[in-house]
Amino acid sequence: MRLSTKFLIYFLCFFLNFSTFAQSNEGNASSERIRINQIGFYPEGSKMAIIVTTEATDFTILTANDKKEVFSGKLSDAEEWPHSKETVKQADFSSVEKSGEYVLHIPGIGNSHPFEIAENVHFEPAKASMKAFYFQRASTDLPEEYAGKWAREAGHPDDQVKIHNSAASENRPAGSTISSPGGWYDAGDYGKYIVNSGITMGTLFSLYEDFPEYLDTLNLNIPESTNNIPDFLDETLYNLRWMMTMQDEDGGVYHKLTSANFHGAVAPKNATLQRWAVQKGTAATLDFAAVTAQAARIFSDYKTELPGLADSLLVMSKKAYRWAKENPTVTYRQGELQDPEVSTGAYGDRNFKDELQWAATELFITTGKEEYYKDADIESSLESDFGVPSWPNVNTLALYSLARHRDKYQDSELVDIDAIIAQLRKMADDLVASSNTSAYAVPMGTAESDFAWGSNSEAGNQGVLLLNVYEITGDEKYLNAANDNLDYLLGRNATGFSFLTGYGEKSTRDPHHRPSESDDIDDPVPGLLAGGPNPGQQDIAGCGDKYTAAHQHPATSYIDDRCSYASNEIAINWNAPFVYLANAIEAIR
Ligand SMILES: [Ca+2]
Ligand SMILES: [Ca+2]
Repeated sequence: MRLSTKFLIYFLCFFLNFSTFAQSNEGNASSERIRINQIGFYPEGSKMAIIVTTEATDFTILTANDKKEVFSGKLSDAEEWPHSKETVKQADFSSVEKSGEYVLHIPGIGNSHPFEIAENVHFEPAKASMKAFYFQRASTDLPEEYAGKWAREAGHPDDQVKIHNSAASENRPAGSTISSPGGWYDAGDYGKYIVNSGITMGTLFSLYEDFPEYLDTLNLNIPESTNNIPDFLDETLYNLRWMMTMQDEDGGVYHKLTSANFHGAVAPKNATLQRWAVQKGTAATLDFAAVTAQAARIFSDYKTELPGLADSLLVMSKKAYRWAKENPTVTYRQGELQDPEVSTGAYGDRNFKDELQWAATELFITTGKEEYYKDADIESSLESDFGVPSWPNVNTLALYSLARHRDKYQDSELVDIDAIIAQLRKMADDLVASSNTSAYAVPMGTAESDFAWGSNSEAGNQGVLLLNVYEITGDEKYLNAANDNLDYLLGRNATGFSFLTGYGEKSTRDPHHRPSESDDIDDPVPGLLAGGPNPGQQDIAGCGDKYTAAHQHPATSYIDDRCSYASNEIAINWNAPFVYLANAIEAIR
């Protein structure tokens, strides 16, 4: 009864005058028409909200508690955002610098979600997005001491993983077993995939190489918090050690470790289907070579704490690289697999040039051996082959690493470091230019294709690119544009959601994530980034009528429902760029 009355009122108001309804609601629920980073802003940083309106002209900033006005300003002219077909105005309140908790108020529309202005304003969500990887750990209990109310028992010991016939070799025939424990669950499912671990680990290691001092003091409250290794590296080690078990004796690396089919939405300990190590492939092997080469560099600083690790990583990396050179075109052929057939995530990729460029470059930087860089052949394809990274397109990670180590290459005859930096800068300039003309004032949406499966990782990876160029140039326009995409992910978007679980008054509550779905805890596991708006709606059969007219545009095609694996799943390669974006901005600010 109550619901239908409410619906009727809603319905009538929609036709009479939407703003009348909003006005009657003033002072109660936050207005859906004000889109704002629900966490907040840095005192010296730029500050913006987006208002869905054609009529409103003025806004004020009020203290969150006693609603005292601290600032009043004018809205910009109205503009349409093509990705959501909304007409919006911008509210710029960058000049409000005093720390505190506030809301943004628009007469006739209402109040925004509360937000904060403070130093280190993103520290907690930044940290939580890294802690989220702890919650993805396979093969181990998550005790309450570290996991709080999301404590759970271990699942997937993965000490008896069967070799699939596609992965059989002389010493490891089909049906024999290997031990391959640990690692992170890839996403909402319980698979462990080398290709997707590639870009994930590369992104996290890049963050570490860029901001070691900041990360060295980050306490994640994990079982390794009392050892002498930074927790950030401890967490990456949990996945790295698993990756190291995925290399066959000949150097080739298995594509993935999963059950033959996706498990239902049960807790890890109840997901007991047989696990398989499946087919070696060129992409997996090169991603592995890149990650282990970069890791060898990083962990060479921890030879006392982790004796032998850096050396082993480098040996494994070279061995993987050699295998890939001898097997340069081994695609992953999920459709051909039998006994059993395999239907878990494919992560299929047919172009391995970018993986080769990344692996060869990381090996070159770590070893100094020129032959690797000659293989990478970066300069000849700089203008045509590089873009914002994604799991099947990883060569821009090589540019990040070269730029990071640019001091070494200033006088190099081999590396044209100026051309590499110029290319990164050009890509970042395109994003800044697009942000400057965007109705939402964000780089996200530079191309309509930004709104694809996992679109939030596109926003994150654009931010990572912008921050890399900021680190090279020191030009604040890149930092501000990166921060705009962080604002996008935390609420300044056409859905009004903060896409990071646990952070923001209106944040993702019901991700497609088996541990969150199968526990008795109302709140989702925190720190996970939802995939985000995806007009493909590949899950429409299972989500039924939950997709409505409100979700018909590329930037609005998002439903906060566990059915929605196409818009509301989580994944390690989506979290990683958020980790980079939020933590780098914290480190810089
Ligand atoms: Ca530690
Ligand atoms: Ca590729």
